[in-house]
Amino acid sequence: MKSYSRAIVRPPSTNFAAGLTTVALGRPDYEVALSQHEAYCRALENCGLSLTRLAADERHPDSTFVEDTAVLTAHGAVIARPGAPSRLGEIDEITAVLREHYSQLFEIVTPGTLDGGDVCEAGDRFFIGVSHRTNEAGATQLAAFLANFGYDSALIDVRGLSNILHLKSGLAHLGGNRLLVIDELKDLKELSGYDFLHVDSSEAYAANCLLVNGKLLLASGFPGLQAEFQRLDYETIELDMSEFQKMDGGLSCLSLRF
Ligand code: CIR
Repeated sequence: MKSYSRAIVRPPSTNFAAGLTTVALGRPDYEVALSQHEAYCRALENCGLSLTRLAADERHPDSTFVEDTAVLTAHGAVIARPGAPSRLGEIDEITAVLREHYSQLFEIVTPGTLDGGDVCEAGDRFFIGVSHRTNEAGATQLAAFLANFGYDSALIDVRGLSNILHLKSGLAHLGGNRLLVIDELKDLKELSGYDFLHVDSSEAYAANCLLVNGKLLLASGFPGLQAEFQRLDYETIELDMSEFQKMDGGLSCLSLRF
């Protein structure tokens, strides 16, 4: 099983509510978001990770979603190029931090755009979503870097799905040959051969869960999925994600793990 030793996190900024969102769940409460973020950080530490905690960045209201700024693998790192213009500047500080950990950094370059939330690692294979944030040029550039690192990859077009922002909003690798997929993705030929864990459409938000060193971080309030994980003997850590959900963010978005 893949293991991680570190993660980069960044708390929400006071103007977090000014970030991008496509859902109408109301305005997030900054103080509540801050305490949910702290609980998330403690959960990662509980999974054995040491955290690099960046300072909140008021210039970029979406900057707590650090996952979108890079793709980190055991064999190399790629700086992303977020597809939302308001988020492009987020990569500068992440690049500086990652230079301390990687001797070489690769970069997605124009005309490519790529959000890390579109990249799902599943063992030796990566699934790369082509979305309204990640374009084909960005996805193809990443696939070439990954091939050099020794990984196979497949592009998955999710532009026709209005209910997910990124590929990983609807797809998670649960270790081994097991994937959690929303209904809309389950018939894709790229995903054939995997064992699927079904998530009911009423619980689709929780599809963005995160396996870290044998423990599964899961959004709280989704009893069907929680029961399914218990049945399969996953050790779960439930986290209240309500304020991040209001801004289209899930569990994986809040950290860069490596
Ligand atoms: C955005 O729209 O960019 C942020 N409000 C949410 C980003 C979520 N990131 C992710 O799923 N990896």
